[in-house]
Amino acid sequence: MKNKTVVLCTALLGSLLVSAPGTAFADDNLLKDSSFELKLPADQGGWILFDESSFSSNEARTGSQSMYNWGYSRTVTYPPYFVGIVSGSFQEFPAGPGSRWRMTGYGLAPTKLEGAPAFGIVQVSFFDASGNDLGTVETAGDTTARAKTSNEVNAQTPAGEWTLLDTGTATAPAGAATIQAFTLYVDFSGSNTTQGVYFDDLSLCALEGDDDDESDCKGLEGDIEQDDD
Ligand SMILES: [Ca+2]
Repeated sequence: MKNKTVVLCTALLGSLLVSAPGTAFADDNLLKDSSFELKLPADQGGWILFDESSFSSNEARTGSQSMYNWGYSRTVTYPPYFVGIVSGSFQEFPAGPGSRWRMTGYGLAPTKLEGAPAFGIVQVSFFDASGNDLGTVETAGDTTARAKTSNEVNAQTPAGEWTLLDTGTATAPAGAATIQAFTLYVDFSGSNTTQGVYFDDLSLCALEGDDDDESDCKGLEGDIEQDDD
């Protein structure tokens, strides 16, 4: 799993070269089109999709649309004996050092996922002004975990049920300039099955003070601006 995690990080880095403009919102939830109903294009501040990802009307927790991240992980005869996939969508916002964040959302596998690792998560990652992946304060020192990830929708999750996904509090490390908030489907199972996870009702909040309660999140305006120390 350790090696596969490294592969995941590398795969993600290749997908992170695209950046989106940060936008301030009055709402505590910073994400734009958080229920995917608008299918807002990335160049209008919407979700940036990569690999096998699309807006979908097949499933919806609210409204009529969701985000579907999926793929086909197949077995091969050469090391590492599988072809893995990482599909997802993300948005990016300014995030100064020490700023604290929490991402939540809901995930659903329409059919029970086969094999492992094969899972859907939400994730936050921090980057410096040059676009280097910094991980989080919580994961500092653990080179295999460059991001703060939620619990998973995986082979143990009942099919057809929306599961709450929650990163908990993620703290931006020194040098941080931006945060990227992801939906992700990761499949290195080699299960030779086309499968994936739907996402809906995402939220990204900037936490203030000692509050870890999402209800106390504040928008980007003012309070989370950081100095350059
Ligand atoms: Ca929706």
